Amino acid sequence: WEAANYPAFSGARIGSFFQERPVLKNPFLEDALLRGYLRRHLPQEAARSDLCAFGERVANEVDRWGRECELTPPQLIHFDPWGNRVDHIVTSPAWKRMKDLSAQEGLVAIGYERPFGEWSRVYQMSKLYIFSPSSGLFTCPLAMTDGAAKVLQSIGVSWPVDEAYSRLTTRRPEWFWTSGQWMTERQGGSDVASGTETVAVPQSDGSYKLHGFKWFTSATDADMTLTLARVQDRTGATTPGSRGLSLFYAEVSRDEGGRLRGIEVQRLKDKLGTRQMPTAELLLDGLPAHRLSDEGRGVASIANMLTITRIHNSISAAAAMRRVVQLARDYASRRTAFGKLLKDHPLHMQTLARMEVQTRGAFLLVMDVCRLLGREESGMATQFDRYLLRLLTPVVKLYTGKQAVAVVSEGLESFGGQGYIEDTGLPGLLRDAQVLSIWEGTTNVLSLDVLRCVARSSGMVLHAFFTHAKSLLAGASSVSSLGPAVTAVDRALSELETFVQVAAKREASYLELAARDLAYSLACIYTGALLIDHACWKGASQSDAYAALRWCEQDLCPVVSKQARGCYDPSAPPLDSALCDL
Ligand code: UCC
Ligand code: FAD
Repeated sequence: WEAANYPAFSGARIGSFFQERPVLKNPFLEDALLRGYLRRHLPQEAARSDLCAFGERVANEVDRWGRECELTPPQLIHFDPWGNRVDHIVTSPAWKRMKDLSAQEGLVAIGYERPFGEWSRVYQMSKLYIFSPSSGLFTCPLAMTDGAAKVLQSIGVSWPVDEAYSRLTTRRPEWFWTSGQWMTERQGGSDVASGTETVAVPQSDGSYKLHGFKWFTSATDADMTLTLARVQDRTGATTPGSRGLSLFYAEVSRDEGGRLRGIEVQRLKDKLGTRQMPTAELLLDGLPAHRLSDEGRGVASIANMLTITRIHNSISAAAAMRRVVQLARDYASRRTAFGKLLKDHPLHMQTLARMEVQTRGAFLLVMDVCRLLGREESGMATQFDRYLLRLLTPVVKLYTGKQAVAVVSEGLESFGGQGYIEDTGLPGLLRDAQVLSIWEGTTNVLSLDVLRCVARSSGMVLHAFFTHAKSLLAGASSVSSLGPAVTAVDRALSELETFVQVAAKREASYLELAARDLAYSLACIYTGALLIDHACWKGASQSDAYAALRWCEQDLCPVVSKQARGCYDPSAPPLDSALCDL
């Protein structure tokens, strides 16, 4: 009787409605801002057609591999069946395909081939931006590989690193190497100077053997690494602190018995996200290495790597936001609630529009840093550009890392309950976003880096910032619709200038407390200026102007509003501590 009355819900029948899934379309063609930005700055057809073809490949082929990487996480095999120690990190076939693809597509090589002169980094990073959310986190080893190539290039491409440089920057898959970046030890990832215990024992041939324990090493299937250690003198003593750290190059190789030379893989980390990629703890037990820096210049010498990996991190952050917005937009045209499609609910569209504004801001900020990097590398940079690059690199990394978590989290909600379901692939986006503000320097540590670079340049980096931000507003005088945005950025700039003058006379602890808000202010103001500048371009759309207006409605200078509330006064730290029961 029941089956006859409810035929749609009986036995194997579970109802006839099945929600259409969001569809990933060509991420290049779907991204109006990316295409507009490139039309404006890099109009060469060769770049456009390569990015378009790559976007097609990402949507139709690579995205599946990325999912495969997530579903087939790496495993560590300590022993072979006969009890021999082998320490094999087994990765998925898809992860290996990503490596070959990365070489073929020139995802590192482009930065060194420089096919478009000063715009080559923008081209390379545009490609990585399209690739990143589908890459199964292969963008992580690519970031470190690019960073290592940059360090080797800056130190000089000669023995013992000439072959490594050629391998890191090749397009030939069989020749391509990836690099690790082993800086973090158990005692410290931020405070590398106090945390590094690894010692380098000099050998008679001028090389070294490293002994120590590296607590986090990502993409540990790498072929080589750059790492820090303290050189031991004849008595076995080392110099403490940053002045005792030197930079080393080591290859990851195996002996005739198949054992890793001088390395034991202790275990793989069990991580919230980035599960596609192995992150290992390593015992360095006599790892053969070559010193690349002068003794005691390790941190300064690896700084080039930090610059590159922090820019890659920011690209991945902007790309994660863009991906979730693209999927949410597609879903809004497929999902019906309360009798109409989500796209016809104004409140839902307001939510998506806010995500879009954040994404656009992040994109323009990181692309501007890529522009500056390209200028520096092609010999076009002024001293001004170099100051801006130094200042904006930590700023873009710390700001976009936070934006990514917020936007991707909001993005998941736009799929309702489905956003929380593992095999949609959506939750992984959020898990992977969470790391972006932790590795390569946490938000606070990078905020303090901003303060240090301001102090070390005697304020010149801020002078470059103010001058350039103001120049970005120049074209807006004739575009009346942008008036409120220009006024907001102008006001924020003067408030920030006043803050800097006043704060410079305050004690160091005052500035330290203001560091994070100062970094956020720099990011918000500069991004506002970039959005305005882009909206004034002759090819800009109405949406470009609208995005600028919306961005500039937020508090662009939180360091001033928080200062007014006494957040940095000497009375604040004890109250903060008491509030946290510490
Ligand atoms: O997390 C890691 C890998 C994750 C996987 C890869 C992901 C890539 C993105 C993928 C996207 C999907 S590797 C570990 C990363 N670790 C960090 O980022 C460390 C964070 N801590 C800091 O950044 C600290 O500020 C330290 C370690 C740099 C502080 O060390 P010191 O020795 O106390 O620093 P000083 O005294 O500030 O700097 C020493 C020298 C100075 O040069 P001189 O001696 O000539 O005055 C500084 O100017 O180094 C220079 N320096 C820099 N130069 C320091 N930082 C920089 C910089 N950022 N740029 C240029
Ligand atoms: P801590 O320094 O202990 O920081 C703890 C908290 O204190 C943070 O909130 C921080 O902001 C805050 N803090 C620290 N100092 C200050 C200060 N002076 N003022 C105010 N606040 C402060 N490292 C590598 O070298 N190679 C890798 O390949 C690598 N891969 C990683 C992969 C993953 C998935 C993760 C999660 C980490 C990886 N790391 C790697 C390590 C990473 O770089 C460090 O974890 C990171 O730099 C933070 O260092 P920490 O863990 O020692 O944190």
